[in-house]
Amino acid sequence: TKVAVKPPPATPKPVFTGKDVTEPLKGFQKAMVKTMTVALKIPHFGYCDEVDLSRLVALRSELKPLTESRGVRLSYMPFFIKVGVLTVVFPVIQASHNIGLAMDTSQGLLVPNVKNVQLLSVFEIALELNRLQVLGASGQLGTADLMGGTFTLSNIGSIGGTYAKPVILPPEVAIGALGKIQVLPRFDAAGQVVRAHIMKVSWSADHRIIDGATMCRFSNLWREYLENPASMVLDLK
Ligand code: CAO
Repeated sequence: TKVAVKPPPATPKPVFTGKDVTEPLKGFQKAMVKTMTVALKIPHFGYCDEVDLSRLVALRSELKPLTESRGVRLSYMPFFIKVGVLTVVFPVIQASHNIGLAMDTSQGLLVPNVKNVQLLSVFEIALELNRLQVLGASGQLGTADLMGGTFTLSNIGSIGGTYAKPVILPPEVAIGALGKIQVLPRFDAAGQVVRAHIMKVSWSADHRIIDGATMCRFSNLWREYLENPASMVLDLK
């Protein structure tokens, strides 16, 4: 016996009623188009590594209540910023110490910088970061805080990312993107599996000025200090 197959009911075709909108570029967005177009001329090379921050995680949790009792929030950024001072043996990368921070603000991506990091303690850097974050959140970052950066760090991990291919902010020559700190299994010196706090760092550098080996040695030194924060105490002036 044959069963009559019913055709599916006709459904009305969706009608797209949206219209494209062309918006003029303004303010900081216009500046971003300009800077990033200049950045495109830089021959970027990337270099990635992972940093075991287990000791730094312990150190920060010890110091956090202390800074909070002084009214300041302590994240990991002040350590990542301050450790740059200890890498001055690579002047081509760390020519001076106005360390820029890519900041997700109410006005979009801005890069204010912490000036003269060599003169500031980790606590003072945290204080300055808190100030910049409050200004960023309320859309009040001004030219003085935005000009004069020499090296940029972009904490993509605070939003959730692990790896990046960061773009250099001209006229700087290098930038580092920091991934989220993850608890992952690693082997200790005795070959035992341990819980480790791992952060991936993705550097980009201008290959006209910095070669791969220099970047690699710089990154090793930066990593070694952060993996052994006690050695930072030993060498910080
Ligand atoms: N891994 C794990 N935890 C992290 C983290 C990371 N990479 N980064 C931040 N955290 C933690 C902090 O330690 C802090 O923890 P507690 O609450 O326990 O103290 C919490 O997340 C909030 O930190 P924060 O984001 O307020 O502060 P920060 O100093 O770490 O970062 C800033 C400051 C301005 C870099 C960040 O707020 C921001 O704007 N990130 C976005 C950067 C960005 O836009 N990058 C892309 C630019 S390239 O186009």
